[in-house]
Amino acid sequence: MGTYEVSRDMITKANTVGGLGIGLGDMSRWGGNGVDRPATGVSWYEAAAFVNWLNVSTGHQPAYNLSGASLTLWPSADAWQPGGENLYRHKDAYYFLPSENEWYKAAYYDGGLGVYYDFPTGSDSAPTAVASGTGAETAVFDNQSGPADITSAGELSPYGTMGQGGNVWEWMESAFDLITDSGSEARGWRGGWWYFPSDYPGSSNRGAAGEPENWGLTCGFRVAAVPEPMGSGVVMGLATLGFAVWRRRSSR
Ligand SMILES: [Ca+2]
Ligand SMILES: [Ca+2]
Repeated sequence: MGTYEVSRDMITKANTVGGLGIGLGDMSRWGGNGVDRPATGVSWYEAAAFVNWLNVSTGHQPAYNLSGASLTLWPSADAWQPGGENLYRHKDAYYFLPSENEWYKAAYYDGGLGVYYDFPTGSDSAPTAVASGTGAETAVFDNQSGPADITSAGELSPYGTMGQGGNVWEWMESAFDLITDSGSEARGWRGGWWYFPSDYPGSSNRGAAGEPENWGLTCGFRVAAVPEPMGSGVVMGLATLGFAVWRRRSSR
């Protein structure tokens, strides 16, 4: 699972190298146009195109059968199977958008203790709301004036990810109804954003649904990969994509 939300800089570099033409939202009103601020204003299809480019540029199979703002389901024989058949994702993809189940586990599950928490700060109590930083039991939410840099978006989850609670919403790969049987149906958003209160970073909150051709200035995304690369810095100057590896609670 990507340690951080995808930054604006990652999209800009991918646009430059790969000619992707992904438009970023103008975040000047919220002080959010810095290179290390999260990429927002990106549709699900654009996020999927970015993921496909990550795959192709590293010699891997594209995850998504995309044609512009259209997604064709893979046939069952080509579809991802672990954890349940996923007709959006190709079985040989290396990079992909996290499914809601994958995203949820990285946010709320503590593999060391084998327990789920209510918040991605490894706690059943809401984190302290901060504008930025990496302090214990903090997250960027609740009346902040804008998003923080992706590397300064609160405490890491037990899994080792940052900003799953708050900072910006994140696209789920999964259909909002959790049955991936149409390429054009709404996808989920999770985790809340810099302005919403503490029930949004919580595990029970499924956030919102967005049509895949749409985008929001408060919604970004992160990338997942399998197998989890250790300290992956392989991608075309996208070293800060970063990937979390399993961490035991006791190491925190
Ligand atoms: Ca987030
Ligand atoms: Ca469906």
